[in-house]
Amino acid sequence: MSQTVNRLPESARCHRLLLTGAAGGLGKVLRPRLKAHADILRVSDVAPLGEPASGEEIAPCDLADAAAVSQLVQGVDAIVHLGGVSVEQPFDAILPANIQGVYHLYEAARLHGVRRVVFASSNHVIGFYEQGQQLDADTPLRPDGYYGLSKAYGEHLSRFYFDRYGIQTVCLRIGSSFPEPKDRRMMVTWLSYDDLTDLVTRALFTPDVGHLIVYGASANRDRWWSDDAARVLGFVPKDSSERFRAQVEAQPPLPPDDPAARYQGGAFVKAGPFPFPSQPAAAPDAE
Ligand code: NAI
Ligand code: 15L
Repeated sequence: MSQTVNRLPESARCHRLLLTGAAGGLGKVLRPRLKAHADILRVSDVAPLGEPASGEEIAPCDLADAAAVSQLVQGVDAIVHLGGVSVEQPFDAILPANIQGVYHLYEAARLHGVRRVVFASSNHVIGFYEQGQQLDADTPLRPDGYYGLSKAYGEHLSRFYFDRYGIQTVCLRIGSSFPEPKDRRMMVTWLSYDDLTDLVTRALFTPDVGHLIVYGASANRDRWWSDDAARVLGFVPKDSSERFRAQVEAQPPLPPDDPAARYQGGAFVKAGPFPFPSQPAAAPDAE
């Protein structure tokens, strides 16, 4: 696959940028860092967002509410979409934010003329490949649960909105973005916050990306995912999980027949099954 290396313009910025999921783990990291690239940063979540910093707009919104999402997106130039359920859950819990919500977001983007979205996809779209298998952006999906399926839906939906309406999206198949890798699997999947920030910024501002799927991992010793597509963005990770190896390997290993040790998605592959039909919330006591 031949790739052109694009340089991120020094002046990479836009007028109004929307960050969904701004109250979450990665949202809190990216909120101050993305502000440097926007005149106005509109931050959104269902969870509390605190007080606005200079140049920020606070925009509480439930992604499941179509009208609210349309209002949220009005007037923005680009979107970093982190909002939604971020772990494996029963389908009923995933549906409103991750399936309906991403549809609402793209319809609002179409309606209000937004031309660029960075979509936080996940390694869980390919979680049922065995650890050690080498994958690239064209490898057929093997989601490891309803959460991974919802991210697969978001990737396909964004492809449709590019083909039909020309909205450009970079889908970031983020590995494990935390302060430190927590286990042996994350020694491979870890994406440092600095590398995440560089990747998201490049995904936002690299011209003419079309619809692109990029794996997000730092320059860790062991790699499962091709970085060919990341090179289109000029992304070269700077960090490595190696400095955490001793502390991670001091933990007892999982038994080799544990599915969490066998598959790329780790423990997500053994979540569920969940009760079916799902239990409705208990009705309040009759008087
Ligand atoms: P998080 O769970 O900390 O943050 C997600 C945010 O979305 C939360 O603040 C939550 O309140 C919000 N949210 C949930 N339902 C919502 C709704 N109906 N309407 C509006 N907002 C809603 O997750 P984290 O770790 O910050 O991840 C951010 C994004 O990146 C997520 O989409 C996640 O799936 C994705 N991702 C994260 C990885 C990681 O290692 N942290 C790895 C792969 C993907
Ligand atoms: C994800 O997609 C989750 O959002 C995050 O909480 C981690 O579990 C990460 O993947 C991972 O695979 O380590």
